[in-house]
Amino acid sequence: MRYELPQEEILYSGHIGCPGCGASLSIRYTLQALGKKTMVVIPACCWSVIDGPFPHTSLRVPIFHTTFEAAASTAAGLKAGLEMRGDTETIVMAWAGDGGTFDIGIQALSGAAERNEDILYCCYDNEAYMNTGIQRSSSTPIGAWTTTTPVAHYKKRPKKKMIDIMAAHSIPYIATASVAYPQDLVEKFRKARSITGTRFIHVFAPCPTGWKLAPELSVSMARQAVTSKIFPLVEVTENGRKWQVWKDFIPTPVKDYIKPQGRFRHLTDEEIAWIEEEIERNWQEVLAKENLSITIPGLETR
Ligand SMILES: Cc1ncc(C[n+]2csc(CCOP(=O)(O)OP(=O)(O)O)c2C)c(N)n1
Ligand code: SF4
Ligand SMILES: [Mg+2]
Repeated sequence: MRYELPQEEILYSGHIGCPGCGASLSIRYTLQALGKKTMVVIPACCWSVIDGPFPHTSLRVPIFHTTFEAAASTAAGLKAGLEMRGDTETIVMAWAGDGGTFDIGIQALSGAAERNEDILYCCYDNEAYMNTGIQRSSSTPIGAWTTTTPVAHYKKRPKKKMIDIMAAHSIPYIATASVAYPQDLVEKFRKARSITGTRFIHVFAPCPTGWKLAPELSVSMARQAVTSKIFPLVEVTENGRKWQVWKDFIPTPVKDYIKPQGRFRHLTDEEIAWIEEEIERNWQEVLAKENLSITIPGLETR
């Protein structure tokens, strides 16, 4: 089957993302899926630079720059304002990095999700605070080097389980997506657009600069993150109760994902084997959630 992406380009070609920037590729697909009736809220992150200094812009839709910690509450306020003006068509999307989502903005996000604000919140995950020079976030994977987890003290803590946290908020739609699977990404954003309430999409977005990776390997790394079970593609519906996991891929070794990335260069074969075991445990945990999923007819509309 040949897949064609939507034709409408909302990201201009002259943006200032680095070569191979997964965050830039992912917003391109995202806005192609959402269309022009979209308002984007951007807290401090790489994307608050990539979109260009006012009055220049790399997006053909309105952008609202906000503080690092306030993406979700700003989006909720804008949505309320649009509704007061009678505009029920425009979707408001918060577009935040992992630092602005997993760490700094989690309080505003949790508040908005608990109130089930009618917003789409997208976290593009490049697994560190990249805009300020590659500092560790709670999304940085175990084993990784960053400037605040130098080789002698590489990151020992696992990545925060953000999808579980969002599922605990009983919101109508949660998904993960990847720049390596644009068709799946576009379908998930289209689905999210059609739903009312808080929707959360977590997009895996490789960062060649911060991962010490050749830019041309960006998409291939995103694909291998899925096929080596590091970043499962999931959808969580029924107000956080029903998990669906994509399993239709040929598994690839974790070391094939780790080896091309300079941020993992210090790891020994034993450490890589141990990380692989940890990844397998996480994968089994996600599958167990799928097996435990329940559907209660009508619950999602209450
Ligand atoms: C309250 C506050 N603390 C720190 C900063 C500095 N700051 C700006 S962007 C950024 C990193 C953002 O990381 P992330 O959200 O992961 O996005 P990325 O840069 O990786 O795209 C930091 C620490 C800030 N602007 N505001
Ligand atoms: S530092 Fe990373 S996320 Fe930021 S623009 Fe460059 S490639 Fe993209
Ligand atoms: Mg980041």
